[in-house]
Amino acid sequence: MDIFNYRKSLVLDEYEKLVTRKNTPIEGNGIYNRYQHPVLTAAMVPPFWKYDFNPATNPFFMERIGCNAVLNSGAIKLDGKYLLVVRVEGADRKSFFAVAESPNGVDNFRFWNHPVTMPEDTVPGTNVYDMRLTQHEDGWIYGLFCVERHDDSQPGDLSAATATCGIARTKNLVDWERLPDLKTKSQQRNVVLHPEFVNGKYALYTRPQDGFIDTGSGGGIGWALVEDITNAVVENELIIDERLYHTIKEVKNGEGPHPIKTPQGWLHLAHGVRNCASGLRYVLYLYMTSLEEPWKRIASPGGYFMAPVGDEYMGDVMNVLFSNGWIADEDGRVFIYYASSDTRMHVATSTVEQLVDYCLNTPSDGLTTGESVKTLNKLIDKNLAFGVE
Ligand code: BGC
Ligand code: BMA
Repeated sequence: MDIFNYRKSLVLDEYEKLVTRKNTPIEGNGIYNRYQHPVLTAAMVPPFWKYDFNPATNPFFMERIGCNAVLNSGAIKLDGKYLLVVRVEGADRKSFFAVAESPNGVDNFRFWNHPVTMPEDTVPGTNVYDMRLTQHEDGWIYGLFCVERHDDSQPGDLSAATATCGIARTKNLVDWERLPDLKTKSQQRNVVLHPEFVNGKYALYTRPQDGFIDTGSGGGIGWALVEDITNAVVENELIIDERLYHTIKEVKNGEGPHPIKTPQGWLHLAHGVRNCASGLRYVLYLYMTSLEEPWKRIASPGGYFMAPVGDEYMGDVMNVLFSNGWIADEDGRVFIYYASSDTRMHVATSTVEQLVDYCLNTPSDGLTTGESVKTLNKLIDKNLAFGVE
């Protein structure tokens, strides 16, 4: 066999093996199950996105366009299909959105033939990423994402950038109508649209930040009402989940996907960031807010819900779990899609009932060692009195 055909069949076989491999759950702490394999990796983008399949123009069957990572997906279930709008990052560091579809939510994800062609706002972006999908009660599916541009007010600094919330809407995840970027006082990287109108207005979870990286005086996850989504302007932001000293969200936090409506309240998934000698550590946490007043917190389990384990620590940006997509299924199951170390996508499964139980019965963070030991002793004493055998 010539080299072209030899390499072509090797590449296609490998790809087929990867995208059809079965994924089985791993028993964990009773709150959720991780899975044996990632659901998507850079090796799982279609070979026809990477290779020129014509032997006349690619006699060695060499890769022409490299894929670096697939990460930080929005998620939605449509017509019985589990769909991820994935942040795909090319070897050139530019990320774009692409839809991957699975019949069961845990394996057999395959990308649709073309990535998303996202229309630009008046000032084109340099990079886009981390889409949050919301099926809004107005009938549209919204995608809110971060748009990054060079900060031209600092012409001498090539790394100076601005982060803005891009807004687009669709009915099918193929054709997108781009709306003007969100107007706010500060930069924004983690804006999420609440699925219902609140007092007749669109409601946003925001994350005010002083600069491109630093949240600075930005106190945490914000809440803002917007009159017109086709010209979205944030006047006031109320902090609903604050950053706190010596917690998992000391440096930054941000809303993940939009919250899930449960009988006990809105269930939120977010990320918390702290600094350490090896850089920023990103973990996932949960909280709940009131059904009637979604800006009022009613449960705040202490500590993280998920942090990197094993291979998840390794990748482009180490020590990072990030999630901006989950699916609440009709049968009560929840599929949590998270990326590890800005490199690959995983799933963890749980149920609404378990996640609410976790939120309502996990002790909150007492904020000091003394309080943490008190909380621990309460559980120990209760168990010893009850009998631990
Ligand atoms: C990267 C993001 C990152 C952000 C802040 C961007 O340039 O693409 O992944 O979250 O910088 O560090
Ligand atoms: C952030 C996010 C993500 C990324 C994370 C870690 O600021 O918006 O894009 O996963 O940094 O690099």
